[in-house]
Amino acid sequence: MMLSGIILLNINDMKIGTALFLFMVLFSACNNATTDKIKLTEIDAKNPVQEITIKAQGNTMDEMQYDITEITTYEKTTLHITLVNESTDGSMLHNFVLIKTGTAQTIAEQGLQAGAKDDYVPINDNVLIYTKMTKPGEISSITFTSPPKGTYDFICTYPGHWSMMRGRMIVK
Ligand SMILES: [Cu+2]
Repeated sequence: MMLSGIILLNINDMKIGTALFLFMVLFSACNNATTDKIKLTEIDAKNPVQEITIKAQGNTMDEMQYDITEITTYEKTTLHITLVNESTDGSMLHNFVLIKTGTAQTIAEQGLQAGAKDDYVPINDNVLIYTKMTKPGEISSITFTSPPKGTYDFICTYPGHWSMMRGRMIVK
């Protein structure tokens, strides 16, 4: 539309047309940049932040657990989840993997196939987000926007851990 307007100008008006064209290009570039920036600022400002600390505890397959097994949050919340691996036994590696509800066993089995190189986290659409695998004494954090309303599961995908280390997230 802008181009056809300029084509209609005669030769004498070409300078004005070019200037107008450049102005419009610059204006539209600036305008887009400003819109994007405002969008980001609005998301940051509007979303409340919820800090959640989850401790992974225990030193045997019978003891190991997350200290909390239920997280309640709301839509459009910035969640800052910190996983603290409080285990001391060298075999107690833990992560936090947020998944669609009811997919724990499948994800854990696929995680086993994925292996240590991928921190036992499979490539699967049912995996929403996850921390890196932590060794005893390590801490790992993730920040993300809460998923849509619903109930989700979280598990540790280190081999053999998911049945003991699991919980759910309720998004209201
Ligand atoms: Cu674990």
